[in-house]
Amino acid sequence: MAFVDEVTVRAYAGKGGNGVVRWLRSQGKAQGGPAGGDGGRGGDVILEGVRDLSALNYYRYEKEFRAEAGKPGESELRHGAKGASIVLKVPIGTVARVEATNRVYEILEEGTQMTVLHGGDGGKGNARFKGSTNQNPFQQTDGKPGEGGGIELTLKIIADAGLVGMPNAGKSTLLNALTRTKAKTGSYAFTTLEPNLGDFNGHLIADIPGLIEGASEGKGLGTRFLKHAERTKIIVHLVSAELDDPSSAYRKVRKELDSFGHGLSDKPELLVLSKVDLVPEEQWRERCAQLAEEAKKEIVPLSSERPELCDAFAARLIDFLKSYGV
Ligand SMILES: Nc1nc2c(ncn2[C@@H]2O[C@H](COP(=O)(O)OP(=O)(O)OP(=O)(O)O)[C@@H](O)[C@H]2O)c(=O)[nH]1
Ligand SMILES: [Mg+2]
Repeated sequence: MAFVDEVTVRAYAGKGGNGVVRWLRSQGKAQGGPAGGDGGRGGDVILEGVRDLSALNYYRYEKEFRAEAGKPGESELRHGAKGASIVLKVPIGTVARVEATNRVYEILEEGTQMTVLHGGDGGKGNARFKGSTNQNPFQQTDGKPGEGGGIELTLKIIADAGLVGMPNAGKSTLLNALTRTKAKTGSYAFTTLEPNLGDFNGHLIADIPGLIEGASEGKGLGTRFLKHAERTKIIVHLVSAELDDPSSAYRKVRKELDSFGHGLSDKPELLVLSKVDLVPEEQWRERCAQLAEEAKKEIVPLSSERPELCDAFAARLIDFLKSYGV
């Protein structure tokens, strides 16, 4: 099933229960004063953060949700029960824009619950209207409608590092090597069609589908998944040593990051020359130097086939994260 990271649902908080007109029936008298209770509040619409990246998939088919209405008031001054709230589970990292109130919520922690649409107040029973000049009021009020309407849910994955680069650069292979993830890898472009997340020594790493030149105009998978790098503290940019001109690949991806905006191009970048086992050492060292010249920064050589390079990269990544307080 395709990965859903943007979906709009419609949700309605419950209407308040009506207040009622009732009379005390004490000592055999039919009318011993007003005794109608208030209606209960309508149920709320609540969002709850869960640790499941695919939680929005559910809303592909199920798009309308209603909390329960409050119960009407009762006799003998009893208030109606509150309507049951409805809890919609969303992956942590979800941004919810609520059309009815124009408010925006961010659900950043597992188990956090946020009330985004409030149930209507219950109406007043006739007991509330009793006054010195009105001993037997027939008034009551109806419950108020609850808030309701569209809720736009957008997932922006929360991770410490995001892996970016052209297709085939070895991003998913690196994620698998660093973490226990079993992301699909393949010797063709766009093996990864949705972001993957893995845990590396307590750091969350997100593997983001590959970018090509023109991604910001929609080429390839476009920049559709780049929002998942918006919240990462750093990016790890992989450029394959197989390429004749790694500097040009680097520039192209940087250009797409720049056009995407959202602060992506300002994030600290750890630059990696990947798959170095595929070319003679002399050549990859030369490409490393070329790339360093272009990017004006250190380049970490990497190969999934060379355990010593993997270990050195892992150590460098930990230091890099630490130097940015992650
Ligand atoms: N020899 C060698 N092959 C590698 C290395 N890293 C990855 N590969 C291979 O290169 C191909 C692409 O690797 P992936 O990890 O799928 O690349 P990706 O960057 O995730 O690609 P997309 O998901 O398409 O963006 C796969 O066939 C991998 O097995 C490496 O260090 N050395
Ligand atoms: Mg991949």
